[in-house]
Parts: sequence; structure tokens; C-alpha cells
Amino acid sequence: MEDCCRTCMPCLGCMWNCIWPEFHYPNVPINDDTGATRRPADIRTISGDISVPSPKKRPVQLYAALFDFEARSEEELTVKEGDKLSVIEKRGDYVLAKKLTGSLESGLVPANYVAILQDEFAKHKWYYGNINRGKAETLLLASQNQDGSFLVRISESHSDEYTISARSEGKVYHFRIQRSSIGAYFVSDKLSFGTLGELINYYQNNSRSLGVPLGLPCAQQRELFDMEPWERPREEFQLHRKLGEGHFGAVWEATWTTEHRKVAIKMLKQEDTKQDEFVKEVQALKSLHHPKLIQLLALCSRGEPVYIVTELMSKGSLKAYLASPEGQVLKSAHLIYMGSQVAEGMAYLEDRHIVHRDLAARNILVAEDLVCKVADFGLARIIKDSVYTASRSTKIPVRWTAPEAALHQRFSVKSDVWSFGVLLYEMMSRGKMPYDGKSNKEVLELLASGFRLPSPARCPQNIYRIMLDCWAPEALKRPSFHALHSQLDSIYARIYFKTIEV
Ligand code: ACK
Repeated sequence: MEDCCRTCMPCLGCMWNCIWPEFHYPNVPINDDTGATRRPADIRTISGDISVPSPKKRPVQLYAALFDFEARSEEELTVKEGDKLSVIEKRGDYVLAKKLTGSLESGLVPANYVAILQDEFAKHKWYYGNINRGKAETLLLASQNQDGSFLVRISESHSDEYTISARSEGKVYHFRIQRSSIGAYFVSDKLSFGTLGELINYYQNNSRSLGVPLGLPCAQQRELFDMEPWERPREEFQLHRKLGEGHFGAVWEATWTTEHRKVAIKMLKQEDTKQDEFVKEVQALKSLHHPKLIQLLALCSRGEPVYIVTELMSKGSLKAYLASPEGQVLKSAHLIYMGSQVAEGMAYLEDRHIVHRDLAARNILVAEDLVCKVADFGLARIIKDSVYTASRSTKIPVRWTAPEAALHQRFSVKSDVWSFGVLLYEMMSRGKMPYDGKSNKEVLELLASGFRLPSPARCPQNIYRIMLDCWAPEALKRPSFHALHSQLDSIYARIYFKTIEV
């Protein structure tokens, strides 16, 4: 916060900058590929510093169920009002929660059904739980409310922090409530409080400290989770620009007007043959929720073209990103961090016996701060056995495909692991085409003779060893995605804390 705003009421103009500072995770301490002097400034790219999170894990929070919730699928968790839960992570509109009493089961529960226990937030009329910024603005600007109306919601970017959204002079302002290392709540680091209730109480009685008076809690009904949120009228989406042509048709950037958010919309190509695939893709997407998988947000499946609405990833595909000037200057630490996220998303699919079958940089999407998510489940299938046999007519991306899958259509989680090795090669070589200059036939012959892609220049040896493990001729000898995730995570953590050099 600027000094001027600590001592007087902040002007609304600078409030955005000082009360709502841009949050940045600490930079990765530099591990220059040459092992040269390490200073955070060294990982500047042409667009400025790239921030990536510290590998430290967050403490687990205690939650309670606010209402009864009946699980509708194996992934969900039935809870009774008052059940004590620990929340492992936030996944879109859900939280992955674990019961702390009885059978200790875990599963997904709508985020609006739970509240942090120690503060008993649910008893406060101003607590709106897991609603986003756009929704908070719509609620507060509705006619039932007036200046001073406010609510508190879970932060969109940091699930253990909160945001006060308050209406003043017909506008809505947002104030981030941060947590100190001992768990205290504060808006300004000069004043912290033991509970969220005490913090709100203070600012209700000392409006000058915040700059915006906090009067009555927002008057709207607190919404419960919508059971069928997927289908939406297509008028809710405003198309802006075509991002490119995907496997199934065009992908557009759009605004979801009622939710006030940018989204990506995939449109179905009209040919009948592809429609079947498209429907399967949607079915797969609907049941999958993980921060490292592209999240399905909505569908317009009535009429044509069918829209599949997903979260928008600001930097597009990893393939395009690696080729961009920003991608070309990424350090090994950044690439390992990104690779670890992909392995995490794939481990989630592995647990559900879902085979992606087209894991490659073109199917990974990138957002700010190097966030990576696995996309395009166009070829994914939920398999009963550990091996899925594809029809011979399927077009196979040979360079990324394990020999047993390319030659005998034996696709499995382990053939995805092979592809992950090739994806790591794409990343560490900053976007090089695998087996450049070779035909698909030559690639298969080379692999059969025991040849493997060479280590990319500047690739740390331990990362190249992981690639070679992924390319073990015997599928069962390849590592699991869980193992890959933990290996990459620990290499990243060691780089972060400067104990090894790459
Ligand atoms: O490399 P790109 O910019 O990233 O071009 C391709 C194109 O659409 C065709 O697949 C981009 N794309 C696909 N899905 C998304 C998304 N969810 N967010 C942003 N860009 C996307 C992809």
C-alpha cells in the first residue's frame, strides 16, 4: 500500500494499485543453465519476470459441511450438515474434501456446501463462499442493494484467502484479505485480526481505514450449487476472435456475458463422422475436474454448431508458446515446473484409467505464470481393461506414440507415458520437432533398432534420464505419472532451493 493511503482515505483511482496489489509468487532462484551467478533478475523474459510458485505445500484447512449433499457419482462425497472435513484442493466449483470422522472417505463436494470451520463463516450473512468477482459485482449492483452493501467471498486465485467486495458510489471495489504466516487475517499488514469476523467488524466500524464504508451485508439469497450447470443458451456467449483450428473444428475466444468472463469455445465441425467423437469428448470432460486439466464450463448442445465452452488459457498451446520469443528464453527450472504440472494432470487421468492418446505440446495449454493444463480429450476413452485397442483407421501421431501403440494399437496409460517423454523432449529443446527430418516409417525403424531421441542441448542429465525411462521398450517398465510428477516436483524443489545445479 502507498504511504498516502495508509494515513488517509485512499483515492479510488489508486485503490486498485495499492489495496489490491498484483500478487506474485516469488521467482525461482536462478539456475542458469551454465551454472553462472544466480540472481532472480536473471530469469527475466521479454515480457518481464515469470513468476512461479514456491514448491512448499499449504497447510490443510478444517472445514464443515453447511448442508447435506448426496453424491451423484463415484467421484463425489456424500456429506451431512456439520460433518468435519479437510479440504485438499479447490477444483472449479468443487472442493476435493476428506471426511475427518467415520470412514475417512474423500471426494468432490460443491464448494458452496462447505465453510472453514474455525471461523464458522456460514453464520455471517456477508459470507458468500465460492463466487467469482463478476458474480459478486452482479449481486451487489442489483436494486436490492445500496452503497455500503458488501460480501466476503473465497479468493479466486488463493483458496485459503478471501476478498471483500463492497459497493460504493454505484461501483464495486474488491479488497484482498491475506493470511499471515500464523494464520491471522489482514487487508493492510499494519492491522491483523484473529478471525475474519473480527476483521469485518473492525472495517464496518472504521470505514476510513478501508476507504469504502461497509454497511449491510449483500441482500441477495446465497445461492446453492446448480445441479445442471452445463447447458446454456448460446446468446450468453459473444464471440471475439478465432484462435485457430483444432482437431474437431474452430476454437474461438469469447465472453460469457452473464458470468463476465472470457472463455474458449470449441465448435463442432459439421461432418457427421466427427460428431460422435465430439459427444464422447464432452462426456469425458464433464466428469473430469482437476486444476491441471482444461475445465469444461458450459455447453450449447441444442442446435448447431455445438459449443463446448472451456476456460481460456491466455498463452495458447505449449507448442506455440515454446516457439514464441518468451518460450525460447525459458530456463530449465521453468520447463521442469511446467512438465511437473502436466505429469500431475496426467496422474489424475491415470488414476481413472483414462488414456489420452495424443499427449504432445500441441495439446497442452498455457496461462499466465506458466500454468499448464492438459487439453483435448478428443482421443481419450474410459477403458475397462488396462489396454485399449484402437481401430486401425485412427490417424496416429507416430512421433509421439509408443511403438506398441503405433504398430499394434495397444494404447494404455503406459503409452501415454512414452508420449510424455517426447513432450519433455519438445519442452527441453524449446519446441524442436522430434526426429526432425525423418519420415514416420524411419522413426518406427529407428525405435525398433533401439535408437532414442538424443538429449536436447542444455537439458539437465536427470531430466534426460527421465525421458529414457519413459521410452523403455517394455511398457510395464515405464514409470507411472504419479512417480513422474513426484520426481519432477522434487527436482524443481531442489532447483528452487538452490541445492542442485541444472
Ligand atoms: O496454439 P494456439 O494459440 O492454442 O492455437 C490453438 C487453437 O486454439 C486450435 O486448437 C487454441 N486453443 C485451444 N483451446 C484453447 C483454450 N482453452 N484457450 C486458449 N487457446 C486455446 C490453441
